[in-house]
Amino acid sequence: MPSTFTNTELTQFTRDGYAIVRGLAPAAAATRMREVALQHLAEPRPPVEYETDTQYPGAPASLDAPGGRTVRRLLQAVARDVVFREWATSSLLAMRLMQLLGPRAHLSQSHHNCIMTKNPAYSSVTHWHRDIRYWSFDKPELVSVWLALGEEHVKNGCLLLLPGSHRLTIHENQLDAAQFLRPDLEQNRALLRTQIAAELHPGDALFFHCRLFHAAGHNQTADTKLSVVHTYHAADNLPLPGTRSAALPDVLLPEVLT
Ligand SMILES: O=C(O)CCC(=O)C(=O)O
Repeated sequence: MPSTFTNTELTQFTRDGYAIVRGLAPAAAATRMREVALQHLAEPRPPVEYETDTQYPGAPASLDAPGGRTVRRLLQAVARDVVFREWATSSLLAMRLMQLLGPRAHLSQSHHNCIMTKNPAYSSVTHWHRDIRYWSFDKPELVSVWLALGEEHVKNGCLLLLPGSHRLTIHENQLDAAQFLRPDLEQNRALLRTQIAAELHPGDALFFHCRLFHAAGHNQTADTKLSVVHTYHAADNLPLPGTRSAALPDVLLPEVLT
């Protein structure tokens, strides 16, 4: 596999707002990340976000409701175990992020930086949104890398994407109060018909733009889905001081010599 994006892949990323690299994570690393994630989930080891914290459709109503302690995210992945830090700062990622963001990408510890878990019994539905909606940077130009630690498909709630939607101007009235796309508007319904499913195998990595609309459904299988997600920005695109985006220090990726 080439260690960088081809020109065709870069053109696709610019046009569609995403690119999938099959088998990017070495199998041993993906297996180890999965083992550690399952161990931390079983405890569960803090810090975590529960499904109920999201208040998304299908989430348990409170911590004391049935399934109320279902974990949605194992937070602070890079501080959690060296296997996540090694992946998130690997030259495998640094090489490709250099092509998308310029030299020496910064990893934000404040956003994503987690193991997303999708439990079969109590997973919620995530409506259509852009990740940037609650983030504060000089420019809305960040890239997330979503690594599958198991199979991801429509039935277990893989990510759904609206290709090219990172380039669209979306008017306020197209969004609800929580900044999700309103499915009741014909204008949005036309957009939603363009959706594709980002089906992944273990070790596959989805690179996607922070303005790309995406969503995900329930997990309707018997097994928990696990994915590792990190977000990166360029050295000259910094979090705005005093915001949640600036709450934790960045981690610098290794310098890539060109
Ligand atoms: O797995 C999901 O439900 C989607 C997660 C997501 O889109 C997000 O956290 O931004």
